Amino acid sequence: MSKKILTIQDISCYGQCSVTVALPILSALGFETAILPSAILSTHTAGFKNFTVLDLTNEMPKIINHWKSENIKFDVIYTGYIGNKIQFDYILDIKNNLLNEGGLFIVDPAMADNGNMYYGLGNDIVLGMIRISKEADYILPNITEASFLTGNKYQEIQTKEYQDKLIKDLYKLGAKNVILTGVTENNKIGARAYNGIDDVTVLKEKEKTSYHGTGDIFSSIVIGNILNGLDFKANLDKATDFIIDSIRNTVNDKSHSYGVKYEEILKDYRLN
Ligand code: PXL
Repeated sequence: MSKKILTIQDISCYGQCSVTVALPILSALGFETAILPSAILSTHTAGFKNFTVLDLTNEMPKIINHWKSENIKFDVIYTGYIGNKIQFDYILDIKNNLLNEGGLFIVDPAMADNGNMYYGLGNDIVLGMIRISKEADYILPNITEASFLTGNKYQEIQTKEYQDKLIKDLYKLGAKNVILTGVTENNKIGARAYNGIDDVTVLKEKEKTSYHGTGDIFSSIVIGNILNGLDFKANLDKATDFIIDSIRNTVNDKSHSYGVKYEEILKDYRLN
């Protein structure tokens, strides 16, 4: 039976991030999807000016109560960008009451990059992400998010000691599996997974251009791979290749700077 995934994150109507990438990817990999939108934005907040935001916090308990009355449950709860701290209470309510036995609670603390919080997000969001990360089966922070979650200073140049400290401190937060993205070494970039026993790093040649939304795409592929039974090594290998191929498929199109053109890569990925 196909697994049912609820993703809780914003709808950025334009810009290829959040649900506009999570839903097609998770569907293509064979899973049923449902959404609880945290907010509706005209675009994502990185690179567009004067975007609109509608916070959907007040709608959340109504939706949750309706689902409870219908006995709707999920096999996976996957959270991403959250713009209002009140929503962390609702997320934990959903995790405690709407997740099937043996289900997975997966947190992508999508709140920061390149040493900075996303526009408009403050320390209350960091604290909320810490709260839900403690309960998670998997967390998927990038280096900036990892430093904010663990109280380590953000370092642009990563030493092995810094990466070790971040991954150990993230694990100490309480998540059962940590997948740290944006791990760099010389001119390579990739991800590292740790569960207290296995410690797997996958690094690939770094592309010159970076794009928004790749973290959301990476998380969606990783989640699909987890549900399809891939181990850390195979999972990170396939997910990093997916991002690299998507970037390579985008760089020659100068009109497309807000996200990556991952659709053709997804088509091939399904056939592999
Ligand atoms: O891709 C992460 C993300 C999600 N949602 C919104 C964002 C961003 C990154 O900037 O602005 C609204």
